[in-house]
Amino acid sequence: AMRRAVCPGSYDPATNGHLDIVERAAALFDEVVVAVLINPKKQGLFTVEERLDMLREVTRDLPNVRVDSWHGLLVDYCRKHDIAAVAKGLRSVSDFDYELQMAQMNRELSGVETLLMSNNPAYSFLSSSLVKEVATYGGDVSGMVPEVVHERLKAKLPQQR
Ligand code: COD
Repeated sequence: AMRRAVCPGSYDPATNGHLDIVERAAALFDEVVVAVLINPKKQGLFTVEERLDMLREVTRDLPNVRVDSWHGLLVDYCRKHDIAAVAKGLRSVSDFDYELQMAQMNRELSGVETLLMSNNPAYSFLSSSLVKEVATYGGDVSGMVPEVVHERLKAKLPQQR
């Protein structure tokens, strides 16, 4: 049987930390779906379509990775697409409490397993929100995000060179 995993997130926008986790999950599973979970309460910098475009571009060379979006519970997406595992990155102990709680809730709801992968320490300090904040005020984020994301940030934010 196909072993499928999902890497869920907001991806507003994807960072090098996200990409590291996706690549490593792709080496472990037959198929990996990078799913943009739509949160109607959170107005993003990028539209869902823009996030999907960037994710497609940065995962182009990974043949067993697809990109999708979903509005609703992650467990319902997993059930619908026959996905047995959620693969996520763990940056620090402050991520741990919340990730463990979500993993337990998702398992209670549907039986789906969560794989929490220790992240590359080079990316421990990276988050989409900090990247956006730094980029908004003209800080250099070129080493923190894929090139295509950097180009889109420059197009969107006048201060970003
Ligand atoms: N290094 C490694 N991994 C990273 C890094 C980094 N620098 N940054 C982020 N990650 C990983 C983390 O595992 C993170 O969880 C994931 O990438 C996504 O990150 P973000 O910031 O894009 O996304 P979040 O944290 O907003 O995503 C939260 C979800 C959308 C996954 C969650 O809210 C969810 O599942 N929502 C759907 C509704 C639902 O089912 N709710 C019930 C949950 S129990």
